[in-house]
Amino acid sequence: MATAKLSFTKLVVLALAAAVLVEFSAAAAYIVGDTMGWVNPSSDATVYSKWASQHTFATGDILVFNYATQQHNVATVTKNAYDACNSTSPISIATNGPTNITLNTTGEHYFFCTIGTHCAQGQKLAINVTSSTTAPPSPSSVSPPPPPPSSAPPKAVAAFAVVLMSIAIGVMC
Ligand SMILES: *[C@@H]1O[C@H](CO)[C@@H](O)[C@H](O)[C@H]1NC(C)=O
Ligand SMILES: *[C@@H]1O[C@H](CO)[C@@H](O)[C@H](O)[C@H]1NC(C)=O
Ligand SMILES: *[C@@H]1O[C@H](CO)[C@@H](O)[C@H](O)[C@H]1NC(C)=O
Ligand SMILES: *[C@@H]1O[C@H](CO)[C@@H](O)[C@H](O)[C@H]1NC(C)=O
Ligand SMILES: [Cu+2]
Repeated sequence: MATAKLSFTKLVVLALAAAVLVEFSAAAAYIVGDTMGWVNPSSDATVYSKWASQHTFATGDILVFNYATQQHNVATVTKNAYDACNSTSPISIATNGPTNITLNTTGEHYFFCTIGTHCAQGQKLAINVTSSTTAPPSPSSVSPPPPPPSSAPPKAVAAFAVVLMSIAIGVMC
């Protein structure tokens, strides 16, 4: 009985440690437009800006654009090109659906479909990518002074400590 109980405790502790690890290391994959996919949203030109506002993006995350090849494409563009739906010289363009784009850099990223008038009708996506290893920037426009090193450690460090402690407890049980 006692051994079974201890094994269960160990399992719980290890599962918790695993969960913490996953939360802090896993990159997310986001399906652009969810079930709608990457389409010409002619009836609602704001659909992709609404979708973007409901998610947060970090480096390492993947955008999955689901679309039928030749009906749509995914051009990665500058802000100016995005604002004007100017498809003259995109940074890059993917034409075989579905397209996965890994977000490797922080900051603003702009995409649209260059086919027909799809962009003007709202098949365009702007997102803001934050670093996956640091806390998101303060919502305040004024930068607060950096906290002294002795105050609350960064989330990732705290998580690592939790994992180490969990493993130690698991080993002792
Ligand atoms: C579209 O972009 C190209 C290259 O960036 C530029 O030369 C051209 O003037 C732009 N077209 C319009 C209509 O702004
Ligand atoms: C695209 O990303 C999704 C989600 O991570 C994955 O299931 C799929 O295999 C990827 N496709 C390609 C071609 O990499
Ligand atoms: C992100 O990095 C991966 C691996 O180096 C690369 O294959 C991919 O093309 C990059 N994505 C973009 C959008 O540049
Ligand atoms: C993206 O995030 C940066 C840093 O928080 C901010 O300055 C910028 O205005 C954001 N851009 C958009 C389009 O929200
Ligand atoms: Cu399109």
